[in-house]
Amino acid sequence: MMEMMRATRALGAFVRGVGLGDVDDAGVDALYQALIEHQVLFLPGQYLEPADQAAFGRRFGELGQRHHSYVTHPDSEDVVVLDWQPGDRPDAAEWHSDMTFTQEPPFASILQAMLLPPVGGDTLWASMYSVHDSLDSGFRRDLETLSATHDPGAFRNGPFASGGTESMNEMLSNVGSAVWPIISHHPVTGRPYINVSESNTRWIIGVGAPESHRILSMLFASTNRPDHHVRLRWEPGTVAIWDNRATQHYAVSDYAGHRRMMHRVAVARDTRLTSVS
Ligand SMILES: O=C(O)CCC(=O)C(=O)O
Repeated sequence: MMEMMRATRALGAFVRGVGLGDVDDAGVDALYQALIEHQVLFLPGQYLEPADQAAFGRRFGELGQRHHSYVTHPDSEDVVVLDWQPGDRPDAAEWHSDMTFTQEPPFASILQAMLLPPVGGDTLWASMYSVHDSLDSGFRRDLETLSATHDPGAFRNGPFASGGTESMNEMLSNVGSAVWPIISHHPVTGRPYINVSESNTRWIIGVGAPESHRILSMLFASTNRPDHHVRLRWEPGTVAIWDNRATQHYAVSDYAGHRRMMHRVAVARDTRLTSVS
């Protein structure tokens, strides 16, 4: 019997009584509905093999888009391995939605904890509906007509370190950038959410640098308020599933000297969306 317990007022729910490896179709539909409602789901004790994690992802939608800078698992090329060694500087300690610099960012991500530091390495999620709803109505009206550019942000560091400006520019031109309305609307719920992130949003189209900087700084500061967050303390085998459209996440980088390894599957397209729209 599937049980759901809300995590915070803003977002998140713990789900118990379901195994993602053998859940039936009605269970997958219930998880999808819960994801739309709670934005991020936490399922402890799953211990999925890479092929099973990818197979579960396919029941939510089409897989396909993998991040240009991560390696995949030898048993399943749909599983990205996020492996931070003791000497590494983890790169996800910034608020972001996955791959908003592409024309079609993934709809959902499914992340499983494989190996954790003794303490630390939590992940936070922010509800960008909640950020939107907290803004002053006049400010929201000003934002309604504005769009902003998203690019790969700090992912330029790797190519620059290995091949200088030329290799950085090559990566930027291969990966590209995208423009999104600052107030976007969720395709299933229709609810407005703030679609800018400190990792990837660079510029508000049509305004000068000081104004762009001022508005983005206000939105980043608002995203950072704990009122909009849920924080997960991982256990090995816990799976988090998030709706990438109206959430952002931040992987806390407080475990220097220890290894942390996660397996991630990105669901590119929400197949249920095509069937309801
Ligand atoms: O490792 C984590 O907790 C989150 C990683 C991350 O930022 C991502 O999968 O986009």
